Amino acid sequence: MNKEKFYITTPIYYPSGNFHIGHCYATIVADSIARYKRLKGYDVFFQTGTDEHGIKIQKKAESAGVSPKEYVDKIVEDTKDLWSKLNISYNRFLRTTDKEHIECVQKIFKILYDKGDIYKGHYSGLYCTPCESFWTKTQLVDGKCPDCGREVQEVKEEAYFLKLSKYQEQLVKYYDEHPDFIQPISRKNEMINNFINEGLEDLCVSRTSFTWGIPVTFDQKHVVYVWIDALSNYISSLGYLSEDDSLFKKFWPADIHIVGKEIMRFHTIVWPIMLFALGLEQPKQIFGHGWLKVDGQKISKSFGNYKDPREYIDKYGADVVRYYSLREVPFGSDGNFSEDNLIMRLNSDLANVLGNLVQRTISMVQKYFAGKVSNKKIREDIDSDFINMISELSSKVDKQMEILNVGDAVGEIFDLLRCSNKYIDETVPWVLAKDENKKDRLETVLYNLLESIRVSSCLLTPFLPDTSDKIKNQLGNLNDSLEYIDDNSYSVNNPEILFKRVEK
Ligand code: ME8
Repeated sequence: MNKEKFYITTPIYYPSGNFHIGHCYATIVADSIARYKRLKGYDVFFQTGTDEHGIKIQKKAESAGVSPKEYVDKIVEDTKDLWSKLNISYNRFLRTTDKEHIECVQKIFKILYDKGDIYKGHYSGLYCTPCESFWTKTQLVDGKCPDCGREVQEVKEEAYFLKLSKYQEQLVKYYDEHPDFIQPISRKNEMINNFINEGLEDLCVSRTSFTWGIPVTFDQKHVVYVWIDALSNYISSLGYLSEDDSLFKKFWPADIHIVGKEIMRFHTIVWPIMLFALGLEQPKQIFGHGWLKVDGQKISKSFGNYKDPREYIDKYGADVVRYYSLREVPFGSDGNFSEDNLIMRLNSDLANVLGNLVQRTISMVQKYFAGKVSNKKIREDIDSDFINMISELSSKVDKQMEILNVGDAVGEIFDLLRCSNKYIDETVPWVLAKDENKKDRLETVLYNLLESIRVSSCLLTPFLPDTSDKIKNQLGNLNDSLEYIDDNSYSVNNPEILFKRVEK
């Protein structure tokens, strides 16, 4: 079968050792989208990784008394461990210190140089080391870096430049002709108003003041600017310019790059221009999400609002962190992280709605039918709405996922789960159980409930993979149809508590 392909990426993260819930948030959303596409039969390539070069890392390694590579190796292992705890199903974890990546970046730099799109000159300007960003005077806010608010340094050195100016018109034309390219649409206006309208200046793409980077092959005292290095990961990971570029041929262009709003300008200006210069297709969409904040501030060690996400995973479980991240913040906007709200979501949705429904239903199936139920089809009026709702769930979830409303997609599933609890309250199975003549009606009610739980658990797989597995296991039924089916049968296992309520 020739499956449709889907290529999705997260940014490659700085191995700074400060991984926080904000990084987890975007990665969980990307993972849920990747898993959802797999569920829908797509051939998915989901890529993440680490962005390991630059003076920031070199300095951190120096103060730790180790080599930069030793420094990042340890953090990369921790990062992989974190992703495994959160069930992040990436296909490739790319490190910018990987040999194939380094070779690819060197080739890209040389191609652009040979074409005349990269040229040698002198750089003098303002540089923010923590953000690895160059700024013009007018972009500074109160004389400081507009992203992080820290001091910028005046630097002057021989450097290579990428001709952004040459491609400005082509870029704006591309934006206009591809309205879905930058999402949400407000981010496109930000890019045009804040960066493009004032005229793109050529970008300094090499440094000579430190060594921890990818050397320019034809001028070894230069290392490639980290953003050129980092952005290339999206194609180096697919084997672009290598002996085996079959993945590149299959998966490029990317279907979606998911990135935080503060790095949109690299992804929607520098990256498309690199691709124009290389003669490659553009990604189909670049989605800029908002920030998860704590007490209204972006999470950061320097603001003192940083917490290791492992604390929450160990305390509440991966799926609780996943659920909270997906539901709490509309993808694209900023949102606030609070442990109190996480507990509230855990108690009200996961324990009371989902956990309770599964527990009640399986217990009744055990109690009244020794665990075995099939469809007796003794239906009443109330059933048709319920059955329709079960069958319509898949297309409702699909509609939300189409527009990346991942939180609302999960919300649709929880709406059905809530209705299922209501269906129990209205059909009162424990009353039916008292009447020998209502036995088939009782079995029909429980069958409908099991179908609702089964379809919900299948559709929950991308979002809450562990929980979904546990439910399927309790149901003892692996049918993965996403609609209500008439002729299923169940032989359930013992009920198991899915989520324990937590008292604040
Ligand atoms: O920018 N809430 O790496 P990075 C949501 N290496 N997202 C957040 C966040 C928060 N509180 N804090 C950070 C880099 N992020 C580059 C990327 S890609 C070619 C190179 C997000 O580790 C942030 O918005 O600083 C960004 O998208 C991602 O984490 C990586 O940040």
